[in-house]
Amino acid sequence: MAKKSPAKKDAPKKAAAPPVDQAIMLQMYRNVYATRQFELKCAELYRAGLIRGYLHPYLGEEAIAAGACAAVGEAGYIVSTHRGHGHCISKGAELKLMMAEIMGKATGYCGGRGGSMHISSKKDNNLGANGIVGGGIPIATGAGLGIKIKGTSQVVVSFFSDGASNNGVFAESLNLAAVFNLPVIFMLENNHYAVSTRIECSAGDCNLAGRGPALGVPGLCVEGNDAVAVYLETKKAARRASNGEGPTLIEAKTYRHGGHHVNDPGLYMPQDELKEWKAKDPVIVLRNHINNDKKVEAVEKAVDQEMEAALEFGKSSPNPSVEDFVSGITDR
Ligand SMILES: Cc1ncc(C[n+]2csc(CCOP(=O)(O)OP(=O)(O)O)c2C)c(N)n1
Ligand SMILES: [Mg+2]
Repeated sequence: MAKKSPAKKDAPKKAAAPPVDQAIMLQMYRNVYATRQFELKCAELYRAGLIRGYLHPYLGEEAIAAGACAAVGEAGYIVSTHRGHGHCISKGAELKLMMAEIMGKATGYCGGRGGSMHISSKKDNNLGANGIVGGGIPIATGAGLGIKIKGTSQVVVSFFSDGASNNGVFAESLNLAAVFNLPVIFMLENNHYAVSTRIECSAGDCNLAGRGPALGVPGLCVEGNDAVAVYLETKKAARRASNGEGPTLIEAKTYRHGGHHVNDPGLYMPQDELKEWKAKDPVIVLRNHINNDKKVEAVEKAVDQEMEAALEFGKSSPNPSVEDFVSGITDR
């Protein structure tokens, strides 16, 4: 048996190099934590009757939006979904304008007309949430064509989930993006469910990333609960897109922390599976990467204060007037 070299044995262990800059990880943590707090507060307000309509929490999936939005930066475009609060927050939305919108107030992003599923923000290059499942995928493809025509190095991220990847527009959009070589990143948030239907019950082949190559788009899988992993893969895809090398399909595997919407107890979700995913909570995973309690707590404190102000702003804001509601266009 070979002897161990004493020199090697006694050598101090090298700390693993952080996979990305700490400043970027803290920015992502701000967004993961802000989304978590925002969603928890929204659920509370919904039950208290202060939010009406549908509300689809992004709890458990926060790392995907945080990682992808950090990777494409301010200049990048996004197109969101019905489960879109995390996408909007990670792309720079102000919590108070979001809270006001979701509460249906005149001061919200869309003047209180849109609510949870229709938040958009021109300032943030956020082309909007969408209540139509899969409806955002062709919009993102069109935005990709727009970028190509303008000749900028921007990219667009299209967020959608496993259910949407069974819609016809998914195949049409990926095909067109491949034909035109468009700078689009198709971010498939595979949370395993479309309402209560598991992907195994609706897909002939559950390798959803594999649908990309069939249409001429490279496809890959990433651990969706790890913001750093999502950031790194999105960064690579964005580089390809900016270099004129075309679209990428990223399947980010994740899991909801509850039912489809705020009033769905999700009793069809196997409890042991839910427990396994909760052990990989995006908040914990990113906290471990950062490994600096003091800095993490400072971020949390700032978000907690912002959340309090957002809540106050939403509660104290006026309802839209009937005249404004039917006539005005709010452009924030
Ligand atoms: C075109 C269309 N069909 C059906 C619905 C009703 N609906 C709302 S959310 C949803 C499930 C979507 O599942 P998935 O795409 O996996 O998104 P997730 O809810 O998991 O984020 C359905 C069927 C809809 N809004 N739009
Ligand atoms: Mg889904």
